[in-house]
Amino acid sequence: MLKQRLSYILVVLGCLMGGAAEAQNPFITNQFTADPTARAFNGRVYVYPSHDIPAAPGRGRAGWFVMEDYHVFSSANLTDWTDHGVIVTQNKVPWVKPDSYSMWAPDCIERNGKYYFYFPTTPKDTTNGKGFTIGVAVADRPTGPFVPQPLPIKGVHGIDPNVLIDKDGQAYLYWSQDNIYGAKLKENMLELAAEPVTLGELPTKGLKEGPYVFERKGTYYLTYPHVANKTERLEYATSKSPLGPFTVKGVLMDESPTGCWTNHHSLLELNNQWYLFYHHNDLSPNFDKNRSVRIDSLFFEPDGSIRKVVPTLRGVGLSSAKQKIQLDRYSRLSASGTSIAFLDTANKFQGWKTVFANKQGWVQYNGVAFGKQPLKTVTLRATAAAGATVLIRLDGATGPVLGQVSVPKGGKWQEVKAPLSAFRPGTHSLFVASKTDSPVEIDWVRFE
Ligand code: FUB
Repeated sequence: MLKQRLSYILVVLGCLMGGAAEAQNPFITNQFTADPTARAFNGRVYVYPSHDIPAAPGRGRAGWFVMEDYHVFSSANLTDWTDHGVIVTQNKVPWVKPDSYSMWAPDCIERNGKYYFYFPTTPKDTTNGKGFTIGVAVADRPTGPFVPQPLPIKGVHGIDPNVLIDKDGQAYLYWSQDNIYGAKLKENMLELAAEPVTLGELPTKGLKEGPYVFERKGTYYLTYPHVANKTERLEYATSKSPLGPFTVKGVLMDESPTGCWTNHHSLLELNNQWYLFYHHNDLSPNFDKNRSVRIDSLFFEPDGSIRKVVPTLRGVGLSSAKQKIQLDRYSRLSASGTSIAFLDTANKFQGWKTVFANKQGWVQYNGVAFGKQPLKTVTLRATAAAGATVLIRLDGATGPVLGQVSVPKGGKWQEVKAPLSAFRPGTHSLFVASKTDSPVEIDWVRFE
């Protein structure tokens, strides 16, 4: 009980301290986030995720999803994220069953200068059946304030809303409840314009949910999590029409190797590059209903098929050399001599550290932007009980040496600075290795 309360307090503190979040994968580290829908509005990327919180006495059901509200996050570079705070919360939506803690996967879309935020949750009124329904909140800006409609959308029962506005201006709402459904929306984006249809021809065995539909070069892609084996993997099907019939094409992300049961995603094209936004339970490895959002690059083959996305920790975007570079979100790690661990297992929101056990250990971190102005020093936040020397190179094991940092002996974390012996403008990978046969741990690296 005490442990539960403590973790809840830490999460609340994390949210209150929020405002800025900056990371690789996961890319939001001030709270748990899941089911990310990414949209680009006026050149800026907005992510509308679900917000997992740990259960606490009187707050949701232990061992299950507990979700009270939604935040929106935005970024200009996919690296630095701003948390704009709560946009919709359960007990301020007139039709939502109070304290139902079921604000599941949302979507948001712009039409004629208004932003429509769709969210599934439990209604007070169950005369049309128990379970989830879907509501809308409307705003003049992507960050709100969002005003919830007084009632949910009539004729919709289910979860995981997703909206497509087709090239001809017709909007479609998709959602799931065992099957995946689609229906035309009226111009007002608040009501169905026609009876829903069940989207075919999708797998009939295993849970399907979380539809995300987009159009590319005249093909409609229906992407969805599906339990084909033990846990959800991301699959896709294509059609020549927004309501199908669809033909199953394949898997775009395999099941999580570590057993996170859900996955839920969206795709976004930005500056001629496609990205997959999805989730994993990085910040809660022992409980997969406290999840965290991730991004990786996605590629289409010339025939329009989607190349399978392999999850990475490095994620996307460039990291400025002048900001803290979290080596633990590495691109490559030596086969022996290195490991990644939480900085503080009692507060995992603190993030991770890279542990170098000996001289065999090295880590490579790609995509560091050094800029044009020469930088003069490197700082490590590190600890080494017996003292250690850390070597920093550019572009791999034989690349130019940037500097060598001596970490004084002692068990405490310290920021240690050393002069740079070289500088190369532009974008490079960083290669960090230990020169010592006793352990050294690094939290981050930064250049000035
Ligand atoms: O986040 C709650 C539910 O888990 C979502 O609505 C599903 O898609 C799954 O991710």
